[in-house]
Amino acid sequence: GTDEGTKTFDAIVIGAGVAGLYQVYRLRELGFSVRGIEAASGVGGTWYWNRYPGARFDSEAEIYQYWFDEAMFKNWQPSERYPAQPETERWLNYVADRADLRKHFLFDTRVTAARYDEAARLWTVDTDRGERLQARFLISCTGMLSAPLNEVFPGQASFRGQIHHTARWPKERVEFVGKRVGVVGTGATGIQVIQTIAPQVGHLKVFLRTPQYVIPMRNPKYSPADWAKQGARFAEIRDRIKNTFSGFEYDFSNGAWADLTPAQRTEVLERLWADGSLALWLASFSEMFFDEQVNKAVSEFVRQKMRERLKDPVLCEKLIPTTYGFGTHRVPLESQYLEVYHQPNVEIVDVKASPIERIVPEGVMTADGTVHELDILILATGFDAGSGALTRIDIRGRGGRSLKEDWSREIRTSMGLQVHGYPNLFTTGAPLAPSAALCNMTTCLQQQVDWITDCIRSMREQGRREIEPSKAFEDAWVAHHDETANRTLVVKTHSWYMGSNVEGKPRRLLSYIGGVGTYRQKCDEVAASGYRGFTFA
Ligand code: NA7
Repeated sequence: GTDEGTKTFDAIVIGAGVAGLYQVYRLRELGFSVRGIEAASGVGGTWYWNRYPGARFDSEAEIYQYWFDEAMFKNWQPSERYPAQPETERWLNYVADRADLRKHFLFDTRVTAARYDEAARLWTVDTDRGERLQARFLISCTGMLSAPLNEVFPGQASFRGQIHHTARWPKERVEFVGKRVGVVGTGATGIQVIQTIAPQVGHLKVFLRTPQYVIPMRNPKYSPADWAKQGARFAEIRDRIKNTFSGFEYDFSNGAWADLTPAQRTEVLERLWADGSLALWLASFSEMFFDEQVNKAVSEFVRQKMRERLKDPVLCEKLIPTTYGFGTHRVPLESQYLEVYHQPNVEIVDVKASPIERIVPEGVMTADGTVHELDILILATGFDAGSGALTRIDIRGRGGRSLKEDWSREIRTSMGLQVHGYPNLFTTGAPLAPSAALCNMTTCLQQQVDWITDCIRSMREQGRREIEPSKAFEDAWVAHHDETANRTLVVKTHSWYMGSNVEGKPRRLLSYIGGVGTYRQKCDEVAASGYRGFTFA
C-alpha cells in the first residue's frame, strides 16, 4: 500500500519539544524507525517559541527534568530555582545533542494533514514542504499550549508599529527603551512580560480585563554545591513526583482544613507563601478546589498579601480579583509584578469597562473611542489550548472523519492518549489528561510517552498492527473526567482551562483533575489488563 517514493516509518512523531524528544528517544531505543517533524528551526517546543522577555517556568529546575539519564541530570547545572527561557532552550539542546536526537527530525517543516488508510493500516502525513511520509503510528507531541491566539483583533495588519504575540516572539532583540508599549493580557505570560519590560519602556499601557491572584516567586541561585545535592537525590525526586497530585515534589500534606484551628491554617498558608513556589496552590489544602468556604478563606489570604504590597486603594480595586476564587485557574508566580504599577510610566487601561474594538495604524482603539497610541503592541492573549495544536492539522481518521469537526462539537479523548475513530494515533499533552493546568509538564509528558511506548512495544510482541479505544471506553473516561471536574470550582471560572477563552469552543475542563498519581495508576491498570477497552487488529 505504499506509494512510490513515499518514505515509511514505524512511527512519525510531531514536535521536538519536551515530549517529542523523549518519544523519539524511547522508540529508537527499542529499535523502531522514527521520523520526527518539527515546525521550528530547532528543538525546544514551548522553549523555542516563547522567547518573550521574562519567560520562565514555575516548576523547580530539579523537577523540570528527564529521568532517563542520571549523568545528563547531574552534568547540567541550572543557574537558579526557576530558570528563564534561554537556559531551558539551551538545556533541551543539550539533551538533544547528548542523546543524538536531532538527526531524526525534519526541522522547519510543519505537518499540514494526516490521513489514516484503513486498508493499509498506515498514517499518511503531508507537510508544508510537500513531503509525504507514512507510518504505522502517528504520535502528536504538539504541546498543550502551542496554538497561539495571535489574530485577536480586527485591523492588526494596519498597525504601523511592531506587533508580537508572546509565543511568536522574534529572535532579534526588540528595543523597548523610550518606546510606547501596550500589553494585552495578564495571564501567566502577560505578567512575566510586564514585570520584565516595565523598567525599560518609555510608557507602558496594560490593557487589563481580568486581574490575577499572584504569588511572589522565590528564585535563589543554584551553586554547583546546591546542584550536587539535587543530583544525590535523583532517584528520590524521580520516584516522588510520579505520585503527587500535581507532579511536583510537594503535595497536600497539611492535614484537613476542618481539623485545624484558624491559627494553624494561617501558619500553613504563611509557610507556603514564604516558600515562593506554587505550593500554596498545589500543596496547601485540597479542599480549596472543592469547598467554597475554604476557597474563600484562602482567596482572602492572598488578597490581603496583595493589598499590603499595592497599598493604593485604586490599584487594589483594579488589580485584586474578586469575581473568582484563588486557584480556579492558573496561578502565576511573579517578581515585583504588582510594584510595577507604582511606576509613573505604567498605566492601566480598563478593557473590561471599555473593550478593545480594533487596532488602528496608530495603536489600539477601545469602545469609548479612545485611540491609545503605541510603538509596540504585545499580545499575551494565550492559546487555543489542548485541542488547538491538533485541530490546526487536517487529521482524518476512519471513514475520513475529521478531528477538527469532531472536536468542534465535543472535545473527547481516551485518557488523553488516543481518540476513538482515529486508530494508531497517540497523543501527548492532549485534552482530558493531566497537563499544564495542573501538572509539572515534564512529569506528565514522560509518563504519557512511556505508556505509549510500552503499548507499541507490546503490540509488536503480539503481532498487532492496529489499536483503537472503543466508544464505550472513551465514554467511560469522559464521564469519569467530567464527574471529577464537576466536583471542583475550576469549572465555574472562565479561562483556557475550560476552553472559554476561544469563541465557539465547546466547554469542558481540558486537564484531568483527579491527580497525576491517580491518573498514572489508571493508565497502568489499563496496560496491565492487556489494554482492556481497546480493540486490536
Ligand atoms: P492566558 O492565561 O490564556 O491569558 C490570556 C490573557 O489575555 C488573559 O488575561 C485574557 O483576559 C487576555 N485577553 C485575551 N483576549 C483579550 C481581549 N480581547 N481583550 C482583553 N484581554 C484579552 O494565556 P497565557 O499565555 O498568559 O498563559 C497560558 C498558559 O501558558 C499559562 O496558564 C501557563 O500554564 C503557560 P481574560 O482572562 O480572558 O479576561
